[in-house]
Amino acid sequence: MVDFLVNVTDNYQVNLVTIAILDPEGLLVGNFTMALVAGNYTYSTSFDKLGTHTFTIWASDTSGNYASAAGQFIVEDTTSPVLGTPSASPSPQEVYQTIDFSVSVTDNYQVAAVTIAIVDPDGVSVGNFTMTLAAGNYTYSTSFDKLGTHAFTIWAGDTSGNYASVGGQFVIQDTTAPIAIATGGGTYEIGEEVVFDASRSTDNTEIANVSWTFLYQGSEVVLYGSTVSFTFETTGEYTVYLLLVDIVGLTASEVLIVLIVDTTPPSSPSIESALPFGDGCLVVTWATVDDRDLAGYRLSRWNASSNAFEEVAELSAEVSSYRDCGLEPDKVYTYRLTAFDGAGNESPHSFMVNGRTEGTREEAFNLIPYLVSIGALVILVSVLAFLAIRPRRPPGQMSQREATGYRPRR
Ligand SMILES: [Ca+2]
Ligand SMILES: [Ca+2]
Ligand SMILES: [Ca+2]
Repeated sequence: MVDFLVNVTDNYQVNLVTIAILDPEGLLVGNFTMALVAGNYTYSTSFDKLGTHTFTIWASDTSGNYASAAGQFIVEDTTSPVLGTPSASPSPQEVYQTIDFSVSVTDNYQVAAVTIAIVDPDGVSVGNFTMTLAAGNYTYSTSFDKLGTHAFTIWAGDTSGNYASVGGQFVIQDTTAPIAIATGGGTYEIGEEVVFDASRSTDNTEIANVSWTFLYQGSEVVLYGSTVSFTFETTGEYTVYLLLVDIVGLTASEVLIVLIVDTTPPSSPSIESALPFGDGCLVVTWATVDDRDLAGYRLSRWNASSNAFEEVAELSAEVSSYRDCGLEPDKVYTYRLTAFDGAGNESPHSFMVNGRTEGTREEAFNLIPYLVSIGALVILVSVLAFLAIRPRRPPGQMSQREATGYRPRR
């Protein structure tokens, strides 16, 4: 409110005192009649324009004599805007979900701008954003990717540079557990690399830790990482527990069953030698087989009496020779060898290798020549007997040759 006051005197009778006011742009605000109050002419009004205004007061008497006086005044705004209690809703809010900020701002004259400055839990500025007027309040909406208590300050300024602010806090949280997606379960051959992969697992924030736990050969094995590999050297069924932990400690788990089988036999061994060793013994020596689960060897010898290879000995994996005794002197024996693994898979046979025992053979009475002679004699006698008892052709009966007219050439 601006109060105008002027003292007007006249020799006779003051008739009318008016005030003409111009705004800072020279436009007429109005021409107003001043009222006589306690000996002075006054007028009071308010202005909605800022700046230097001018006015001219005209006084006239009843005879039409005029006089004027001029002046100027400044209208300014020194009152700051007034902010209501701000809201940040909802709080706590899930990370990456929208928070709506709202505040009421009033000012005696004109609100120029309302901004919100947001600071993350580490005290780092997230940004300074302009709020927009919607349904009578200044609002701003955004989401946050950092967990914890954030702070904000809302500043409202008017066109004269008067400011006021109000602050508040809100909390960003993560209550969403990860979702585990894992591969790696199944059946594998022993010694085959098993790859466990949880890289397709998801979380709304971040998976901080991935671990795979299982019992192996009596000990607990824990592998860390979204993709890991392990080679099982023992057959069996393994239960692998996957655990995912996000950055706030929420977890997800998955169980994988890994079946390790062995269907692969060792490679064939090879016999290096079968050499005599004392009376009635041959020492068979072989090159050991390099196999991860070699369990042993089976040595077989050709047995002439049964016309078959028959197992002589089953030997452990560390053994690479065998002394085969109780053999006849000066005789050739034939050996072959297989390797077998812990799952019972047996290799193909080695090549056959011969060895001759030392010593002199005591010739046993050999029936064969006699049997042959007797056989030959029996055949001879049979032939002669057949010839002797063969039926004769009766006289006069044509022979087959004569009946068919066959004449042998002379
Ligand atoms: Ca103001
Ligand atoms: Ca989460
Ligand atoms: Ca095997």
